[in-house]
Amino acid sequence: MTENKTVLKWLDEMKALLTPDEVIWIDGSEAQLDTLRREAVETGEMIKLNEEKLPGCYLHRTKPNDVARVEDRTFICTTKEEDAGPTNHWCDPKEMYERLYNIARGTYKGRTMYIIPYSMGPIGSPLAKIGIEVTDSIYVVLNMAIMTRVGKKVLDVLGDSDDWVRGLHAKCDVDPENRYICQFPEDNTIISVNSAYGGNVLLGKKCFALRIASYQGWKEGWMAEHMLILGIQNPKGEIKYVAAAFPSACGKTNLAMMIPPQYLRDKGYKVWTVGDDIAWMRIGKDGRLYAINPENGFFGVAPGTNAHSNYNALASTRKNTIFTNVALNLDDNTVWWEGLNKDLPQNAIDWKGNKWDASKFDKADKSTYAAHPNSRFTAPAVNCPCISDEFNKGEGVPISAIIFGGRRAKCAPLVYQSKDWVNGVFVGSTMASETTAAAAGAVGVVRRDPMAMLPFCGYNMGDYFQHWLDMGKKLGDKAPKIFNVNWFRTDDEGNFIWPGFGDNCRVINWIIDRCEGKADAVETPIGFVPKAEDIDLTDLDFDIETLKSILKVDKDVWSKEADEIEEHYKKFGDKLPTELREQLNSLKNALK
Ligand code: OXD
Ligand code: MN
Repeated sequence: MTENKTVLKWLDEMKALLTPDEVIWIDGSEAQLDTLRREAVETGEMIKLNEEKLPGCYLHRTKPNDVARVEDRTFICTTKEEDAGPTNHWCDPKEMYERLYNIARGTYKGRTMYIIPYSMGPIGSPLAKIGIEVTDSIYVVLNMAIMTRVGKKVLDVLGDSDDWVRGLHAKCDVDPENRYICQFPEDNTIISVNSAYGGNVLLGKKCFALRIASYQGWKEGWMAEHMLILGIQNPKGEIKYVAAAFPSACGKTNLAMMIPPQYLRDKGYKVWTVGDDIAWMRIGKDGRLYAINPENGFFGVAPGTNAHSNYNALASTRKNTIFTNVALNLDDNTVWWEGLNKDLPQNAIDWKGNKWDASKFDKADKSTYAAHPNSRFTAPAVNCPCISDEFNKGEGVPISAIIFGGRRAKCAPLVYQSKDWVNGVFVGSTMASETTAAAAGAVGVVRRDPMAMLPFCGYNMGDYFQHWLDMGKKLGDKAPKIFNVNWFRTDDEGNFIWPGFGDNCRVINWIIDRCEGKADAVETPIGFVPKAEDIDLTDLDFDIETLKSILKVDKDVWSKEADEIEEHYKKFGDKLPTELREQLNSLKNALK
């Protein structure tokens, strides 16, 4: 399929190491993918679902020990430990290559090596990058064929260039004790062993598009961010784009595919999804920041997804989708998960492959769930009813605003605008979310997750903050405005105050108005907060006094927050840019 010497040389090394019985190049044709689907069904690796209700859809179950990303087994392997920084696990590359090669050696014996050439971003786009993943899993091939653009065309674009990312995935024995997800940013290389679960093995996603790409962006002057991208169309038909970063469990996919409230729809507002998880951003010819979604599909969390919470995500999963670790409803050979609807299936198989007893279902006890809480759908982006026309174009969309956010019961107001880019970097670098009852461990614990990149930054986070500051200098007055949102303020009983979901559109509209100089604001020690009357509450049962309460910046709460930020910043030592330390000092002064 290619004459590229760097590719052929690496593949020879991989074949010698892994000793597969057979080697198959993935050419991207439907015929080849269909053969693989049939093979996976014959071996039981996938279950074909109801062709009428869910055409082209399949169910796959992973081993119960292999259901999520494994941050404690994820390594950044750089020559100098300092380059991985205080927030990553580090290992010397030589030592790690040896360990991983020893684990992977000979493990493709009796198996087939699939070679997947893939493009992150529309094939040939100046913002796209190419990778080649070898794997011994058909599930990986079929997921990669949804999540990325695969096949011969990618190699044609690559030509004889050496600018591509090497990716080795070997299932081995799916042994958690020998599971490793390793990035070698200096060599453009990823190695993943002993897992067969999504985020660990679809190497184009977190491993390449965030960890390796963030490093590349640092070296090459662009940005790879854990951000959704959406376009909001106003009644005049103009579309403005925003990129937003949130830690897990803050509703990123929901915001990316939000449906504006009826009142705004009637006026002509519409939301277009460009991406739900990752944004690659470069400065365009006109000096503005342009973003593409490097992915080609959604690898979304299934539980909680329903026609109300996210109609567009659910619609995206109705054809050509692979479901992982959800329940199988035997009555009609479809899938089910907690939160899909209230009709608990009476004749179902749970995510572990056992008969499910609906009568024992207890919301408070996850062990009684039919679907794993981190069960997923891998759905083609083109299925999404609100996919943007720009999605498949390579130029990217101009970003007007960057939005950070997290779950904060009392601290951050519903929305505020940073004072300028540097202050916005400060806001992103101090981002935090409180743990919910949905996650293991104590409730309400604050976890700092700068720019939602904590598990995904492929280099020293101090250097990453500096890179953000440098990008701001290059962008100058063309830089997107930076905001922070918090949909999760609670009352004294712990109930969410703001309705969220589609009504978040009202907040996004204020953000766009601010970008265009159309809305007023009140200056506070943390930044610019809306005047309550500037958030449009039409047709919403929500009074302005309550709105004022969630726009409030409480000085005592923020003084405590500033102390916690100081602690958080200590981790970065000398690598913390002085400008950010100065930001913290001015916040403290302003709070006095
Ligand atoms: C994801 C994540 O799966 O951020 O997208 O964990
Ligand atoms: Mn993510």
